[in-house]
Amino acid sequence: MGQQGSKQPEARVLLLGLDNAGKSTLLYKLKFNSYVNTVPTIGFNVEMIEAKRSKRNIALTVWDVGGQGQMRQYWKSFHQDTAAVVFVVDSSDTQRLDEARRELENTLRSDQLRGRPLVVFTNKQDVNGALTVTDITERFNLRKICSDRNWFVQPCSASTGFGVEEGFQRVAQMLKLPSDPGMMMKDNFRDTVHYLRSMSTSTKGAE
Ligand SMILES: Nc1nc2c(ncn2[C@@H]2O[C@H](COP(=O)(O)OP(=O)(O)OP(=O)(O)O)[C@@H](O)[C@H]2O)c(=O)[nH]1
Ligand SMILES: [Mg+2]
Repeated sequence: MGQQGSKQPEARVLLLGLDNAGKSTLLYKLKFNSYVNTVPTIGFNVEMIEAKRSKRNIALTVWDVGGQGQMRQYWKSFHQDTAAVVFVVDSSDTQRLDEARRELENTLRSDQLRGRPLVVFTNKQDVNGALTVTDITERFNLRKICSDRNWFVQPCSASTGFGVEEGFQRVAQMLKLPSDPGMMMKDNFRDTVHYLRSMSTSTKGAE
């Protein structure tokens, strides 16, 4: 990661959502293309995956942070340098939708995540009676709470794999790289340094 001369863009993706939403199952399905029997995450998991962005390969570092109540206070320590937020919802758990919406709203208030795109994965679509993309878009009031960012809702089942790769391809298309137009204006000094370094490495690589 971050080696001189490496031309492959890298970006950090933050996977959040309530406990039992299916974040770790999703991460391992994506990484190993197989179902992994998970245990609740205390702390975090991190995996590097490759995705395509406008015909180029991009390396995504995907951070999966535990969603239990006592873990949520730590979510903000993972906000920095995030290029896109993925919020995973258990679409079969209608009782906890309001709790999920509140956590998502809190997350989106973060300054460090300003303007970063959001992809909501409406997981567990294999379960009978699971809420649809339209249901969750409305219950989360996504049009309103995402008025200042790009967003998308991806139906999926982390158990079967339905929608998983497709959703991450979408994340790769939407995410903000430090070299993207407009990012220089909005972001802080640290991002500027990162941008200049990445420009100088890609120039070297082209020689
Ligand atoms: N039916 C069904 N079950 C799923 C799906 N995805 C995950 N699960 C199950 O949901 C439970 C929780 O999955 P995890 O991936 O551990 O959930 P998590 O979001 O990582 O939970 P925390 O680590 O506690 O935040 C497990 O029993 C999974 O097998 C899915 O798409 N369909
Ligand atoms: Mg987990």
